[in-house]
Amino acid sequence: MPAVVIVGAQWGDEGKGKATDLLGERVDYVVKPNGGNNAGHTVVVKGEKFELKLLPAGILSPQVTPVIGNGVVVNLEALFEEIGVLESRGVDTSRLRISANAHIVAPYHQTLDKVTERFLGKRAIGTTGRGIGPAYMDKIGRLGIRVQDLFDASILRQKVEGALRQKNELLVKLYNRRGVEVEEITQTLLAYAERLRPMVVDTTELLNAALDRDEVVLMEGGQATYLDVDHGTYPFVTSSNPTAGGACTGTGIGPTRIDRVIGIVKAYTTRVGAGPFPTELFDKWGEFLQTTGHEVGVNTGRPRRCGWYDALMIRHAVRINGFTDIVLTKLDVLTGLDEVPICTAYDVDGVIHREMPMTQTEFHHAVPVLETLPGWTEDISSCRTLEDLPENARRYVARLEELAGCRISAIGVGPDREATVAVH
Ligand code: 2SA
Ligand code: GDP
Ligand code: MG
Repeated sequence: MPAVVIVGAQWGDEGKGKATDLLGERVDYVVKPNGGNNAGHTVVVKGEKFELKLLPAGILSPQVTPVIGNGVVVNLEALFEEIGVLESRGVDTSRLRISANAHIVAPYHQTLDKVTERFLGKRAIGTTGRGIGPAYMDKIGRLGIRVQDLFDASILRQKVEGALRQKNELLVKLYNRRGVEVEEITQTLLAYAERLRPMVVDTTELLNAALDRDEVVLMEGGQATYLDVDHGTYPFVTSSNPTAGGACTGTGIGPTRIDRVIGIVKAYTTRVGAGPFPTELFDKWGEFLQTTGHEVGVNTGRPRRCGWYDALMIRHAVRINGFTDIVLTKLDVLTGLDEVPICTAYDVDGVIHREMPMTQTEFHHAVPVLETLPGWTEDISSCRTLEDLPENARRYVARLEELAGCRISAIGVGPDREATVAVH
C-alpha cells in the first residue's frame, strides 16, 4: 500500500478527517495537497474532540509525519495558532514538515476575499473568508509569495512590492479601501521566518524517499470533488483542485505511485456556501439531517445545507477521481427514518437525466427523481461488521454501492474513531 489518496466525493465535510485519522494507525506520512485554513475537520479520539483546519488530520497519530504539501496555501498566523492549541492539549507537533514551495496567504488576501464577496452581492460565493481564492489567484498570476521567500528578506520585499502594486490599485481605486504598506507586510511575514525554518523542507524529496523505502504515504485532499475549480459547480467552488489529480500536483507524487484512491461519501448530502444543490431539503427532513448530523461548519460556524443522497453526483465522482473504494460516513444519522430516499435521476424541464448533465444551467434546474428504501430504527452506533447492521441499513448500503459502481470498504456509524463498520 504505497501511496493512498483520500478525496471528498460531495461538497465537503464528508468526514475525511475521521477517515484519515483512522488510517493514521497504518501510515507513515499524511500530506495535505491543497486548500488551506478554509478546511475544517472534526476528529473524535476516545471521546476527546479535536478541530483541525490547516493541519493534516494525521497529526493526531504519534507515529505519523504530517506534511503540508506544495499545493497548500499557508496562513502563518493561523498555522502557529493551531500548533499552539494542539501543543497545549498534549499533541506533539514537532514532526510537522512544510513545503518550501507552498504559497503564503497574506493579510491582504483575506481583505480581498471579504471585499470581493461584498462586491458580488447576491452573486457571492459564500467563501470562508480566509483569503484562499485571492492567494491562489496570485499563485496562478505569478504574483504569489512562497514559504521559501521568507528566508531571503530582499527577495521577499521585492515580491511583496510587486504584489502590492496591483493589490493597492484594486483596494484603493475599486474597493475604496486603505492601501497596504510594503514594509508592514514584509515585516509581518519575516517575523515568522525563524520559527518556520526548522519545519521547511523539500517535501517532494521527503515523500518520494519514503515511498522508495516502502513506507505508506496518505494524501489527504482538502474540500471535495464538487468544490473543485475544474470539476465542481463553478463558480461556486474553491480555488484549488481537490480531486484525485490535484493530489499529484499538490505533493509531487507521480500518478503511477498511487494504488488506492478512497472516496469519502456521506450517506446524505450537505453543502456550505452558495450554489446549486438539487436534493436540498427545505422542510422538516432537512432540519432533521442538520440537527441529527450536527451539520455546522467547523471553521465558520455556518449551518450546512442538507439534502438526500445524490447517486448521480457520486457515480460521476467515482469516474473523475478513479475511486478504488468508498468509505461511507454518517449512516447512523439516517436511523429513525421510516423511509430513506435516494436521488437516482434528475428531471430537467421534463427531460430525464440519469447521469450528471453537461451544463450548470441544467444542474441548477434539476429536480430530483427519488427512489425510496425502507428505513431502520435500531441504534447502529455499536455495529462493527456488516452482519451487525439491521437488514434495511444493509439494503441501503448495497443499493448505494450498486448505484455508485464502486465497492464500499468501510461505513461510519458515529463520530468516534472506533465507530466504524469494516467491510471485507
Ligand atoms: P473558499 O473559502 O474560497 O474555499 O470558499 C469557496 C467555496 O468552498 C466552500 N468550502 C467549504 N465547504 C465545506 N467545508 C469547508 N470547510 C469548513 C468545514 C467550512 C466552514 O469543514 O466545515 O467552516 O464553513 C469548506 N471550505 C471551503 C465554501 O463554503 C465556498 O462554497
Ligand atoms: P471533513 O471536512 O470531511 O473532515 O468533515 P468535518 O469534520 O468537517 O465534518 C464531518 C463531521 O461528521 C465531524 O463532526 C465528524 O466528527 C462527524 N463524523 C464523521 N464520521 C461520522 C459518522 O460516521 N457518524 C457521525 N454521526 N458523525 C461522523
Ligand atoms: Mg470539514
